[in-house]
Amino acid sequence: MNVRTVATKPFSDQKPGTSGLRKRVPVFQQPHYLENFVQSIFDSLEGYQGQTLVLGGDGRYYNQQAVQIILKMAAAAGFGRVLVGRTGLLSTPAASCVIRKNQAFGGIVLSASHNPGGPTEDFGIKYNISNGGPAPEKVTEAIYARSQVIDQYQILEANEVDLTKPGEFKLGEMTVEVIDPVTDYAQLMESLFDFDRIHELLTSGGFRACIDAMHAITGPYAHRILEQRLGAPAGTVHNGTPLEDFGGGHPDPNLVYAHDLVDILYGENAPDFGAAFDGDGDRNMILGRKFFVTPSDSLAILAANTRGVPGYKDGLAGIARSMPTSQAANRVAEKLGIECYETPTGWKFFGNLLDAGRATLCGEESFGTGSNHIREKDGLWAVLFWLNILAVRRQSVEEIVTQHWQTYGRNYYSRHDYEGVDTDRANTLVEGLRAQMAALKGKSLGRYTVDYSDDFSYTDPIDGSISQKQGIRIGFTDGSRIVFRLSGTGTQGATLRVYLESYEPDSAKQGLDPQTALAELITIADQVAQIQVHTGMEKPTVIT
Ligand code: G16
Repeated sequence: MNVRTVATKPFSDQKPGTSGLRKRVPVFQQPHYLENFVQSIFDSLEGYQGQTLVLGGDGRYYNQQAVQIILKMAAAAGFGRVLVGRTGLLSTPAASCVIRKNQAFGGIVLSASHNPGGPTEDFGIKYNISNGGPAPEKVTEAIYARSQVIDQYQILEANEVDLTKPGEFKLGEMTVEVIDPVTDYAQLMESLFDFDRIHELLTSGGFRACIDAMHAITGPYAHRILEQRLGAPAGTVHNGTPLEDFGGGHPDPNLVYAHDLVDILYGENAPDFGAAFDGDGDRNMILGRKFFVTPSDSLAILAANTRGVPGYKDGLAGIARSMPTSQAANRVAEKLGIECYETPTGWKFFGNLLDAGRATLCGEESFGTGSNHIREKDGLWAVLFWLNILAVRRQSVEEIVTQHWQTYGRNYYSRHDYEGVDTDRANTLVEGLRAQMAALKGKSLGRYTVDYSDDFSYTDPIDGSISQKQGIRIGFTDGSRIVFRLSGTGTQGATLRVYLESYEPDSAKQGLDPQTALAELITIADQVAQIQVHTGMEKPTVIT
């Protein structure tokens, strides 16, 4: 085996964010940049010699080149086997599924999630551990620490390998197995949901769905599962061929970026159900006819509707949500008599709760929902769960959601994003908020009285690890909240996220537009944080 050792120097900017390392493609294309990070991952791990690694990505620009490099580095590092998706493709949930099913040592997933792709857009890389989930902070910190002192990496001298057909071959002493990216995942979905009932719903003629894969990785999964297996008419899945630049779009399933789908669901003769996914297939947006389901409500509704869903028929051990996610799920948990955990933003924080059997369902306001079936959020899973509920209840999406509000009350919710803010100015805003925290308690702001204000800190109930400074919360005595945080997934400047939530138990008052219902909190948020002053922006760039 011909392994080359290459001398290198650290790059100062290889600190993983909320979900792996994300940078513009030209940054990754610098000599040694990708190699340094991959070697830093391997150097931070112990005991992987001879073990299995899973590898794949969302198909964005640079995916193919990166897969070739990583295969040669894995061979040089001494992995025994790499399972790689055909043509280097694997959705994030499928990668998690394959890691777990094959008891792999871990996996490398190439994606920058919902960020655009293309030669000058974003690329990303993240490491997942043997439970199939994103590496916890202690691992990502070790990777970063290593990347700051690295002085060499190893790579096998070999030609490019052909990944277009399933099969096995040797690369140096390592076995490469090219797998179909969909098969294992499709089997797992079939074990969780009532496929007979969903098939009946999708083929009965009275129900129409429209699924937008946004030219990203979910296309092949949605074609195979929804159309070929469950009988949805051909054409149900739109934009189902993954493209390196996502067709020039922004593969972020929200009302702003998934506007083509929104136009269809809000147009004439609209279908009954719509959904969109992000670049790597872990996020989802759920729509009914002329109706948007907020991700926070979606989590609560899935939790309240496990009847008739085979994978969850024994009930839920608990629910977990990220701190900025609305408290709608807490109300369901309370009624079910189970725990609702509040974690920092980042799917990695759910891993321990899932592994310990404390939580069954997890969700985030950022269009992520999932369960203990894998250790990532899962877009198509959420769609199948919704279809299972619709097949059981035979009501419209809107009826299901409004009945949920009548039972539990409505948590009005919205997130306002200010993108591309100068990093120093964003930090000044956050420091300004921190400086006010202690003095806010008991203060009246408009018609609201501050109950607590703090910088969220989380102690993991399983391993006791502490994560501090996870978002500034201002909680009011009536349960309303404003949360401020800086995104950990952007690649240009800073993104300020402002999360707004109020609670309305009276069903006569549950039909407002969230921006109207939250208007006073929006004003308070601006006054307290001086958003316009610090960002120089009059309004958010994205509202979800
Ligand atoms: C990632 C994380 C999520 C998080 C989201 C937004 O999602 O896995 O847990 O909610 O980013 O994070 P931030 O608010 O820091 O930008 P994805 O889909 O981008 O991997």
